[in-house]
Amino acid sequence: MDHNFSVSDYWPFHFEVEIAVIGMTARNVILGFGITGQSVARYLLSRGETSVVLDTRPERTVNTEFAGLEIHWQCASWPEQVLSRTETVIVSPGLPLNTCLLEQARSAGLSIMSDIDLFFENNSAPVIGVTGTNGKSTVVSLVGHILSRANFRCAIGGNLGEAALDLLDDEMDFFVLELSSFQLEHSKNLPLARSVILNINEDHLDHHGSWDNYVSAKQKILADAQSWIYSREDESTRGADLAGVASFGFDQPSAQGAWGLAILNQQEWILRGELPVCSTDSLPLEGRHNLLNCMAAMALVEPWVEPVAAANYMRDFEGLAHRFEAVAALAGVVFVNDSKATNVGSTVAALNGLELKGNVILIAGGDTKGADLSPLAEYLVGRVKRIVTLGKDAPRVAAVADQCGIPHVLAATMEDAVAAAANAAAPGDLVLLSPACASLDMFDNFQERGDVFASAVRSLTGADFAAVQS
Ligand code: UMA
Ligand code: ADP
Repeated sequence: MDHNFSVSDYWPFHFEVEIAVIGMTARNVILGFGITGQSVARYLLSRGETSVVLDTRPERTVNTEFAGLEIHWQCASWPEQVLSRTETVIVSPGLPLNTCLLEQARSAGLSIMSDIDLFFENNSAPVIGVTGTNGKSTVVSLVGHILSRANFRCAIGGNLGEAALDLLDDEMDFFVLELSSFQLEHSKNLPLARSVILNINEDHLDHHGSWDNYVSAKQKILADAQSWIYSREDESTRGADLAGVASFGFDQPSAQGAWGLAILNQQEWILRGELPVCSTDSLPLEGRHNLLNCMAAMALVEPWVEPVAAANYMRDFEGLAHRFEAVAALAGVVFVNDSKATNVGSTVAALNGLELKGNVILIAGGDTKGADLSPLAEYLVGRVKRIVTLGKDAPRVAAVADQCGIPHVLAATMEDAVAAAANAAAPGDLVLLSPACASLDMFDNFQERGDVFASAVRSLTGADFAAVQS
């Protein structure tokens, strides 16, 4: 450590981490062999333990590090010889709770855990956990940035991209984990030092089956946390019978532990209790929703980094790619990549935060995951002049456009969508890719969708802009 104090001096909460090491003789079975399953296999191999993998999908090539593993592809039910020798099952987040493989494991009385459970059993450093429908990656990255700038050794990951077990390192002062509802629903107990649910909006209903199941999965992040914070903007971010230690919201804070906004000397400021922390125009990210994200990040690190220092550390944070990211300004038209907007709440945040001179041409559509798109309507009217629809649920986007009287056009590919948007744009307009839908019907992931958008934008020439021609 390059500082002369330890985290535990500053960490007011102590708990015993029970080390439940998976027995060397027990057969460990991993369900799903993506990023998570491979991180589990890698971790077990590093301890000299082997595992068996069951994956319901067709065979794929795996890295040579897993050459010795017994992998059953396209596995709809447990091979009897594997089931009879298994004690512990480590399940990947993408497998729904009612997957046949999991139901069989439950019926057989096997111990079922997540990679996050395994992480906690083998880590003793404080862990900050972040969930919510939107803003998780931004807040996890902000918290990691503040802690690193305060000279703590800190690793960030989880749903963000790098699996939790791949982060494990005895030298770390902190871990900051983005925890999805998928990961939370499969996890047992989560001894977090501090946690937050940023917000809960409709999403992932196809996976969880109901709103109540989705909210219950999210609220698991509060149950075993030593302390947690909540949003005053969203009651569902609080535990039912519990009081969080701090809150954040757009209103003026009325309690000492609360974060909020107030006008001081004609300027908008973030306050912590009565303490003016920073003016909002000093913050690194655009959009009102990012004010909540910044307050949440500072509130999460408060036991270790005092508020004004945290605000100063935040200033040089660079926003993440694919989150309301400006790609180019061509022929007076600005193109923004918000491909990570995979649900209605995130597209609402993009539209709501706009300070516009011209109009918006919105590119939206993909897989709604069973969500209702109608809440978009009130944010489209008066802001959006045309919608280019895309993907599997394009007709559902078109239906909302019709409801609002906004013209729309269907594009077969992202390249066609960008061309159609450019053709309809006038100088001063904004072309916004903010799909309100998942990308998986057309792309490998939201990154690929954003990259294809950005590359199509960069290929545009003056001839693509009808308003420039006329
Ligand atoms: N699989 C099955 N049967 C199924 C589903 C999946 O066998 O019914 C297999 C697949 O064939 C594949 C593996 O399971 O081999 C994939 O596992 P997974 O879907 O759990 O995904 P991972 O590759 O392990 O990645 C997961 C997260 N993905 C999901 O939860 C869907 C990643 O979040 C995360 O970065 C990674 O763990 C590391 O923690 C991505 C995501 O889309 C970004 N998350 C969702 C979101 O943010 O909306 C929740
Ligand atoms: P997550 O990891 O939860 O998906 P990200 O930080 O990656 O969150 O942002 C995903 C999308 O949600 C982006 O389009 C971003 O602009 C938007 N967003 C970020 N924070 C919020 C928030 N607090 N409320 C609503 N939308 C948000």
